[in-house]
Amino acid sequence: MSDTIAALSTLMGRSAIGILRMSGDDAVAVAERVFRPDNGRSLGACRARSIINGALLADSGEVIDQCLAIFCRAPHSYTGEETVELQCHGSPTVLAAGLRSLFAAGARQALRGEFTKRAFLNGKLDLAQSEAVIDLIDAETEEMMKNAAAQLGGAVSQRMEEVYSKLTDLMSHFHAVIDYPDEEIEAFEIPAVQEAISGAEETLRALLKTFERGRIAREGVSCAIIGRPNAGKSSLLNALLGYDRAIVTDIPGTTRDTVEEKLMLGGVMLRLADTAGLREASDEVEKLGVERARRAAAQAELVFAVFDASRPLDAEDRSVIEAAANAKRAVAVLNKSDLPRALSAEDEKAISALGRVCSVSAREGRGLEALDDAVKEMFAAGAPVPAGEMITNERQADALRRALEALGRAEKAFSAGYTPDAVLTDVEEAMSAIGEITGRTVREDITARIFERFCVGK
Ligand SMILES: Nc1nc2c(ncn2[C@@H]2O[C@H](COP(=O)(O)OP(=O)(O)OP(=O)(O)O)[C@@H](O)[C@H]2O)c(=O)[nH]1
Ligand SMILES: [Mg+2]
Repeated sequence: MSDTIAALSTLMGRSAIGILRMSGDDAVAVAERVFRPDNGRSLGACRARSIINGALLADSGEVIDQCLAIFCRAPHSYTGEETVELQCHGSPTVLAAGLRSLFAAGARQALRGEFTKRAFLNGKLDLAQSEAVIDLIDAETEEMMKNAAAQLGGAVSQRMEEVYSKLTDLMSHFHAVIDYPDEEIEAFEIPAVQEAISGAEETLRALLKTFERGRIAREGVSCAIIGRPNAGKSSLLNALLGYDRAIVTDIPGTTRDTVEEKLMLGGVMLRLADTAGLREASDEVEKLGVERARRAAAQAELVFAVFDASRPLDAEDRSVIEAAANAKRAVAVLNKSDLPRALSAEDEKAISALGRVCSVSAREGRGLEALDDAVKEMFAAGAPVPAGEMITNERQADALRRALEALGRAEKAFSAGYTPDAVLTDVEEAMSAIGEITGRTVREDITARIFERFCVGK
């Protein structure tokens, strides 16, 4: 028995269409109380999976909309339960009244991700596929979208099942040897066992390797633009964005607080932060800004260290070099290339020591391709990962790591000549970790947390 849940599955706002959705044992019965088909029959007497015109009624019985209904019988639906969708006009007033009416007729408000959770519990989707649903909705880049779509189709799950089934074979062989010591069971082929374990390890390792890349594709790379006041940091942010996002003036100390924007550069999503110029600030607000800038530089995965190349470096520039040298990755940006260059040989040397150097004119938007290339080289290198085979999820990566550790232990135990039991325990642990990815062996509290990431109505 499952109670009947209802939710608005589209945005609450003015739009062409808004969809109310229900799932549960009584979904059709509830809909029958609020939806009157134009054909004079009751909804349940109409054909499932067809589009039915009719009137949506308020709980008072008045008509609130002319809409379309589609219902699916269990188990042939997204959730595996009876489901009904009401496609209404996208009026917030209609949708709110429609939802109220469904509640009055016996449904209750669905929780976040409850539809997809039911699909998982009813075996319609495994856990990796369920996570792909939310990844697809959240996808901000085309790469992420394609990857999530392939995972929704079962790309990761299939890999996991392959490994799982190989390990199951191995386990059953071991068990047979332990359980029936007197019977003649094919003796262990030592190389075969080792091969099975290392084959599984190889697959898992290859998947885990894609995680860093997946994380970048999903969350983007945090990038702080640092430099002395007036170096042209805000001008660089604006030039990269293509519009005047941050205030630019010739007054040093213009930017006080950090300004954040997302931007695609070199095929990578950067979370770009323009910061306050690094100097010994005298006023309180600027001081706080400078502190923030230093923190942003220390925490960022990438730093653009901007220098005004039309004048020699000063002490403030040197503190910028120091901050950039301590950052995880840095690109030196020699700005104001439209003006004559005034850096000394020594300055040039100090800057080159940071690694990559790009010469740009933020004001004229010149030389930005070099930054594009730098980012591409730093983050997007390597052969493209086939869609769906990129792990983007910390939970899955953690399970992969644990599976690999357990297999490593199994391998060691096996080659040290331990009894099969010892090897079995480790292989079993690896299988249990792999099972967490698809949801075979996952704990209820973990499942609950996963579906909390969803929106209501999905
Ligand atoms: N000639 C030239 N001037 C530039 C260039 N980039 C910036 N400027 C000028 O340099 C001055 C400072 O620019 P901003 O972008 O505000 O500098 P900032 O580093 O953000 O400065 P603070 O916010 O004060 O730390 C402005 O007058 C800009 O017009 C450039 O490429 N060439
Ligand atoms: Mg600025």
